[in-house]
Amino acid sequence: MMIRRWPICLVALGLSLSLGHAATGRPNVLFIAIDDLNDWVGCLGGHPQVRTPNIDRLARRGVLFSNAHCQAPICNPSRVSLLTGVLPSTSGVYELNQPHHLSTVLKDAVTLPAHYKAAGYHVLGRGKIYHGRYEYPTDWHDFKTTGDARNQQWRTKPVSSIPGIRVRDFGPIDLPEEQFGDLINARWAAGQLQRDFGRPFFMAVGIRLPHVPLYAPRRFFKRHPEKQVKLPVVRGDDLADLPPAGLQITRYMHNTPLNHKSVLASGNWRNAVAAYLACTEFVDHCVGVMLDALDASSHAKDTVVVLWSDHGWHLGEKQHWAKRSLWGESTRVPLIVAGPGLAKGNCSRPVGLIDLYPTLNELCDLAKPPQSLEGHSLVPLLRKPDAAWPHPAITTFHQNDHTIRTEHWRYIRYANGDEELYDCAADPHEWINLAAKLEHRGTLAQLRLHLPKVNAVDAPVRASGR
Ligand SMILES: [Ca+2]
Ligand SMILES: [Ca+2]
Repeated sequence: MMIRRWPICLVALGLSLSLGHAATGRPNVLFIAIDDLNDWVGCLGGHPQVRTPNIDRLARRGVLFSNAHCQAPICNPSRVSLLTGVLPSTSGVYELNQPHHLSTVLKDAVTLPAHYKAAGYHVLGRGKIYHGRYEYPTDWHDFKTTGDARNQQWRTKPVSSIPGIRVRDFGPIDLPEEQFGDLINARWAAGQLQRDFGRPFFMAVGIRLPHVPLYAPRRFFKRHPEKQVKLPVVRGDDLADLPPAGLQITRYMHNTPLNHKSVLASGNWRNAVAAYLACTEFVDHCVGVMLDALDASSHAKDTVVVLWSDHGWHLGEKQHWAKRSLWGESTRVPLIVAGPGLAKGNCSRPVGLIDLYPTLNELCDLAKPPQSLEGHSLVPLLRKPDAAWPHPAITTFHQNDHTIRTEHWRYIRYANGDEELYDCAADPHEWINLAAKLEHRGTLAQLRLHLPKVNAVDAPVRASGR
């Protein structure tokens, strides 16, 4: 039945009949997940000094979503939402310690890898795809998380000089490159891409950097000497127009003492920015290893490549560090989809990582999973990047704290009723909170209509650990 349906799908997509695995007509998927990468990549223009030639060349080969957002500004709930296609506000998975199988809403959900496995794909992966400890081995034919030798460094010999920083350490280290987990996994993928599995594959590679500790091989730091590093643009009075709930977010430290005060007090702002740039460029190097291998393989012309990051990262903007906010630094993510027959271009429509499940479902002609998918297939935008798109992107941080991103606006509504409104076209840094301005009452009323109607209570937490 699937084979009979495929030509219809090909015609509908306007794809070449040569696309797809010979036995099934379905394309392979190379699914590259990056951890904590914000818009500091060349093609998104987030930082003037970053050089990411490999991510940029992938962007030129497909559709670069320049207004893409995570559904939760923190690892586990963002990944759960992407991999199940269900919003955090529906599942109640808001934090690091809530594995999706404990959610009453998601306990019978089929994750994306499991969905491909059930559809007859060969499903393999390495690195961080789900959140760390919950990797669900039965979802895969072949999966390992892979150890990372760089984790020994912060335990034994921290590099930075911020007291108590430990796991949030950053700087160059002299570990041989081949012992970095991300390069090990990229090379593993490069090798696997030369194989013929006899059926289409779904290959997921989870890259851990630029998640802390921000360690990269020393040669990547040589491109970013401290004195030449450009700091992000930060406005001194930016916090003055935040409501109490927004101010509280700026004080939210991510479990360990990396915050603006400690970074400034220790004179480490430039060093930390340099480390993020160096780590991002190392990530780009790993992406290049995989793209080169794909291009050299027999799968070059029948593989869809999806590259995404699970959320962004602050480096001092709004005097905030890391994630756990509802501003653009936390929500905006790189998202690229490239494949034979798909359009090439930049898409500025507001989209979410949650849209990937229905997108891949359509591209690979898979059956519907048991759970209701809450995203929207991006296929219309993969055909025509400026096609009409009525949907906003929604990001949620804990129960009933939401932000709505349209093509023009960012609206934030916290659980206590506090609101922020930014005109992103005129104010891309989200400096000027317009929520109290009477002339925007109509805009606010329209944006409030997009707030999720369901605000699920927290899903159960894992008994121990994060
Ligand atoms: Ca993350
Ligand atoms: Ca402000």
